Amino acid sequence: MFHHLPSLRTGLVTALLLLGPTLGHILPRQYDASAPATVEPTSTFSISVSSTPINAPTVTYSSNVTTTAAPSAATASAYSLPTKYYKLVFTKGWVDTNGNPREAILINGQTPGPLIEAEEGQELTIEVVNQLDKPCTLHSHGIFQSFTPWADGVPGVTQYPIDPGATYTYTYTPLQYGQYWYHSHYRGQLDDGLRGPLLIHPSPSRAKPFATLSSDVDELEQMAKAERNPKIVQLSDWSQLTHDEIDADYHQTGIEPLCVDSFLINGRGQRICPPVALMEAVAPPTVIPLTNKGCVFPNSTVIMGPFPNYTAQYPDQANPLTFFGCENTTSPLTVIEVNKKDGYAAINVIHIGGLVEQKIAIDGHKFIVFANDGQYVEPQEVDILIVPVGARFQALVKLDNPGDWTIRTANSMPNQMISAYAVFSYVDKETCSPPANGLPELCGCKTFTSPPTNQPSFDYGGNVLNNATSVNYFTLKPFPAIAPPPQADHTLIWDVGKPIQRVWSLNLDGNPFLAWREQETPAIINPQPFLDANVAVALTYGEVIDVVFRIPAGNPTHPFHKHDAKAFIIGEGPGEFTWSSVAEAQLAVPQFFNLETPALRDTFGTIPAFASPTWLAIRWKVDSSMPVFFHCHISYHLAAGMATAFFEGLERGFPTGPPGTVQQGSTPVYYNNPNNTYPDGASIDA
Ligand SMILES: [Cu+2]
Repeated sequence: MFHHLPSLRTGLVTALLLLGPTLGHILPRQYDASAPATVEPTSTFSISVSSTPINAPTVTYSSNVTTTAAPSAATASAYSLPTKYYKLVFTKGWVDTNGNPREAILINGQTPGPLIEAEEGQELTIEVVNQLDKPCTLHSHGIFQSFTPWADGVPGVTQYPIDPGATYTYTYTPLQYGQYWYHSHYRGQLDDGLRGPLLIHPSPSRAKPFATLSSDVDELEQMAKAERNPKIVQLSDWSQLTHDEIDADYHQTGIEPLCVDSFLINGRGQRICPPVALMEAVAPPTVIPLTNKGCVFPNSTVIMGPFPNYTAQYPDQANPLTFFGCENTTSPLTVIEVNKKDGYAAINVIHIGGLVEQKIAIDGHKFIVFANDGQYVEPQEVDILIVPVGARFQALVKLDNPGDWTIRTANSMPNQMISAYAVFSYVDKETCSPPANGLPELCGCKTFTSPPTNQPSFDYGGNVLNNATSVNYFTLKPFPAIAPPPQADHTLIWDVGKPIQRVWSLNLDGNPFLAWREQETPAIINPQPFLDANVAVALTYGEVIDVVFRIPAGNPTHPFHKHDAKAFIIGEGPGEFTWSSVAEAQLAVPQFFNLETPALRDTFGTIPAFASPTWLAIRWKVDSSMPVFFHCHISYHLAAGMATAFFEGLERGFPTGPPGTVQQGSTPVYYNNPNNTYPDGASIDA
């Protein structure tokens, strides 16, 4: 409700559509230890099997596996499913996402990477082979790691980076369900393609939130079937420049690189270049004029904030490739194919990008949201999902409107007028061609050379049309109901922002958690230097923690992500947070709190604070002993320090796994800049 753009926006821009593919998977080999360790050639990048079986499983996995009880921490190791095994090979390669090929990071030859899926309670082993010329890691976004903190994939926090040429194996057992994703946590490698979907199928004993939607047994079965075989829709932003190039420009100039070349849907999109006048017609007046990419100019203090205390910084130093230049392309668009006979499709939306919150809608259809960040919620029927970077929505779509329909996305922030399209197409069967050109397999019985002409839910700039409704993620109630702890044992009130230009922070003293810490001895081994530098805070096991983030004017939405367990979003509001605790604030502004049915999430966008401050309050109970990373999921904000670590249960000690786990694939030093400083003396990453 607070995420709406200024309302003085009119007009409608139409855009071109073409044919397209849908997300494909390279099917992993189902690991069956009772069978010989052989390789099934499912693709060029097929899965090979370790000669050392993980747990000796006794029951062969089948896709219709049934179990009698939800797994728990106590029973997980005795759970009857065999370990699910994946091998991911990271390479550099060319990808043609939008008609302008560029070098990217591919996972088993494609980006986004293949789907990783497992059952709730099923041990999952992911072997990473780093064939890049840089270190890397793999983080499973949203997965609880309290039993395997060394598998969280944060360089400098839970492990050393994985050396070029090295192999590192992540093993964990997800005791949760729903849609997640995986990505590198090294620098901004996820922006360059190192990312993909991760799906955990719920235990059969989990109560599903579908009963409120229908009492018809057949319909409920259709819903459950749809949930089991979802259509995954991955949103991202895409630039012709690599993350490192953009980051270097940002460090040089201090100018926020708030402009991209395309939005992508499952890795495919186009360069779309409407006339500037049309883009300005859908833009808030405060951001006009726009560049021919639909972006604010690099000297826009409205979006970029003021430029204090740094005389070397001038907008004319901005890289023109970031802000200017657009030529239309006509690349094939993703096609999501559905079959009317199925009754329902489950659309699992994941924002795997690194910059701005996006909106998504499917013309002619509504989303019935049933899970958010992997957590079942009481269903909400809406036209538009608003998706912060890193967040996920799972929604049913009723298949009662045959035809070809536009799937549209738009920026929900005012920094750039930009949209992307895919096609929601009713077909009788699916036909797919194999992966090619670094992209997932292309599905699509039809070719689209012009957009389906449907009634849109929003325009090119994201302005809501036709009375379309948007998801209200502040009021998404967990299903079954889960109440947060009634009060906090410990409250942290933190100021978020830029302590100096080109540095972002979100902790008590404004100390940035800069990327050179990726090279340090990981906090899981040696936590004290992080505490001494005030970039981490120790939290006592068993305590209930409130963190209030105070966001001053001049800030966009920050998509915060908490590693390990989810947190309750107990309050958010406009204005200064002037109280010393949530309890005190609740007395003064009760309308901004929800302690009965708050959302339970791992990723949450703060209210934009362009002109005046805002705040966000989260609560969780410390039930891990591990360094829990917490950061903004805007890639260049993270690289510029917008992160902290909660050292949960430090007094109990951090487990570092089997001997050698954290050391495996270690990379002692990768500094490129021996001084690690900016001209003004601030520390930087390499
Ligand atoms: Cu941020």
